[in-house]
Amino acid sequence: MNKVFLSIGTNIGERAANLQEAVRRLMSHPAIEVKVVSSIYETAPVGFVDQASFLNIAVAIETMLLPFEVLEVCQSIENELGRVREFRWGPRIIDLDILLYNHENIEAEHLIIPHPRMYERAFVLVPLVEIASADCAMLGQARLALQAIDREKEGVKQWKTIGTVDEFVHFES
Ligand code: A4P
Ligand code: MG
Repeated sequence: MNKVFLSIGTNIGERAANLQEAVRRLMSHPAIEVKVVSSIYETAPVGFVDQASFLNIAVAIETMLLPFEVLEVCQSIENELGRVREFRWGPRIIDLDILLYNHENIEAEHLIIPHPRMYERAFVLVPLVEIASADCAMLGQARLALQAIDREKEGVKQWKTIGTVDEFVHFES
């Protein structure tokens, strides 16, 4: 079974409901098991800063799907939720990025894993490190990277704590 970490972000519309719907759709995929969902964090926009604040989460899944198949699932969920790509780093209803896929390094035209910007972004690392079990060797570098960008954490605030995956998809948003 492959261990995969995703980052999901949204800054348009009913942001919490968007996150819930994305996770529900991951759960309903026959080849994906959603293992853990982080707390929800409200995060200051990075890249293009003149836009609304985001809600971000990290999600751990297990799957038999290949990396490109996971990307395909992520992009279909983005499309199903009505994502319109206007410009890079601009506002979005939902964005699902693959952060890590086992220990693999992939550099293809449409897929780079580990995600090329993950280690410099507190909005990715804070939720990711939250769901890292102590023995998860995959996340060693994420923990170190987060220490290195300590100041960036100012823009990342816990917005809602989450217990189980079930609780996540069922809370009233
Ligand atoms: N792609 C390559 N590698 C991957 C990967 N590991 N996972 C390709 C997912 N996609 C990957 O993505 C553009 C292309 O990246 C895809 O076609 C895919 O083949 P996109 O989702 O269409 O466009 P994007 O998200 O605007 O671009 P990008 O480069 O993914 O943006 P980022 O770097 O993800 O930044 N601030 C806060 N606070 N919170 C956020 O969530 N998000 C962004 C987006 C900017 N600022 C933010 C947040
Ligand atoms: Mg993206």
